[in-house]
Amino acid sequence: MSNNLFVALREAFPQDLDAVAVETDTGLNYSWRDLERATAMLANLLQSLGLPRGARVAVQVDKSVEAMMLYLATLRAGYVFLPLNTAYQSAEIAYFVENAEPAVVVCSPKNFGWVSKIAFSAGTHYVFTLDAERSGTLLERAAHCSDRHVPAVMQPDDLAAILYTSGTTGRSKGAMLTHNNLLSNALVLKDYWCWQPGDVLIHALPIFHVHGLFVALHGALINGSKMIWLSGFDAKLVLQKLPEATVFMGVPTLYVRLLAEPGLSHDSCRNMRLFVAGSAPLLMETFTDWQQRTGHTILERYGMSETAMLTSNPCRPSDGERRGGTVGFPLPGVALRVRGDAEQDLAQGEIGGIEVKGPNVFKAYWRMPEKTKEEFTDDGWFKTGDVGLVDARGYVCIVGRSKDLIISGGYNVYPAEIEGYINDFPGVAESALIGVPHPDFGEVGVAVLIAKTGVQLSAEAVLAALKAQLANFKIPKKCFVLPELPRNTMGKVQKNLLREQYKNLFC
Ligand code: MLC
Ligand code: AMP
Repeated sequence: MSNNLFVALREAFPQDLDAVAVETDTGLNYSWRDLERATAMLANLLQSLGLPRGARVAVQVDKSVEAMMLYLATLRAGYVFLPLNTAYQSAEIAYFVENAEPAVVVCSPKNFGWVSKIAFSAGTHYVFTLDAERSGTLLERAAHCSDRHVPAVMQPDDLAAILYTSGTTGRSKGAMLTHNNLLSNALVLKDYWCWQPGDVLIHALPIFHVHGLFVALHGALINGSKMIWLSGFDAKLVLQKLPEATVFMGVPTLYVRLLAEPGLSHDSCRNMRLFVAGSAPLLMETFTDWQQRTGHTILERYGMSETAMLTSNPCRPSDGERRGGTVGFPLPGVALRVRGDAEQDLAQGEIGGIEVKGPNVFKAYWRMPEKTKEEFTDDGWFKTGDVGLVDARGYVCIVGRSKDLIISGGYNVYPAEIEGYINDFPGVAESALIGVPHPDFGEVGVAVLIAKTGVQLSAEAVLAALKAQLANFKIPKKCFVLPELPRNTMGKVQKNLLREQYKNLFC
């Protein structure tokens, strides 16, 4: 028996392989047969390279159906997919490539110069290009490959993907996810979210993170459901497509932006069955506004790169109501506990660290055994770094994070990383990055820093230097040069006081 995730997804393709599987915002239609053939060709190309077992295929390309098919082809051929945010710049990419040592790198043609330089010097043998208009060397080469391919036989514990998640200290860690991690989660969600024949998903999320790559994509594929594929999020376009769809998934920012569209109404959502939100806290205001404007109750769920989905509000009324301000119940098969500082189990209603176990929990961090050990308890529970409680009715509520992390528009920004770059700026003595509320992104980073004695620092110059080095979503939205930073008696910077001071900067 093949435990290849691709095989399970393909088994769900509808009988009519000529039906539309993906409709794009550029007016293209891809049939299920197209997915089958193109993934075979790409898988044959990868296999023709003679890559070793477990080889990584690192991909930093704009969203396209071909990019999605490259993911499926990597699974199909038995290699390990490593998606990279398109906003990452050279220093960020260099770290991932040097750390993961991919055998193949696929990048945008416009980035070939600098990406290939990094890749070849890290020992990568093959660098291909792919752009959103279906051109580039990857497809040119695949065009010569057969459209028949027998999927690689995998063991459940074999790696399917590595997702890099930044560390609160030090460098990013690659979470190793297996075929079984992803398949078990997809099957649970198919049932728990009541995927039905005839469902149509609007896919508007990026495909380099868990939400767009796994939750949305696997959800549609494992139900044989058509996707309306948007190359990026555009509120007006989503609104226009809503009447043709039944399922939508988004980070809270997408819901905030849709609510700003005057055309959003009960009528525009008349055919919709399910709205799913996650990746960041959904404000109660967004939850209730959405109910009023559309008549639909958003289903909020909670997950992580290391675990895929962990908890979810119910879909079926018989499983309970969807409660705003909560992330629902642990999914079937997921065990969740809340623990105190003394590592004792806490009672319902008590706030502590959330720990989880289940078939969805990742195998380990790539080549970081000590980090893996640190993040698991001795009895095998994964410490999420999220702080929360289980209420009297069994709903999980996330109230904060023990990890110093800012979630901005669904993207994670790790203050330690940004502070490191700021501290390298000539004349900076020390800095702190804090998250403050923001009406669009939920939370954004604000930098405060102090200058070395006698140095005049310009906040604009610091921001400009950061922009040249880091992905754009990591750039602090404001920067302040202060005479000193607030400290506790131990000399530690009191970020809570800074958050309080700047909490009304944008809201
Ligand atoms: C864009 N910008 C952001 C930002 N996105 N700033 C802070 N946070 C963000 N998330 C800034 C850019 O830096 C740029 O600034 C300006 O906005 C315009 O950039 P853009 O790329 O044109 O923005 P836009 O297309 O509007 O993107 C916004 C967005 C995007 C919300 C559509 O951020 C997005 O797709 N977010 C979803 C992320 C996601 O999928 N997360 C799932 C993680 S999985 P300037 O100054 O340069 O012009 C996970 C697990 C789980 O967490 O549970 O799901
Ligand atoms: P990532 O490392 O990008 O996968 O981000 C995972 C983190 O996103 C989790 O540890 C949570 O802090 C956060 N997260 C995901 N879903 C939710 C949610 N519904 N509410 C609050 N935080 C969430």
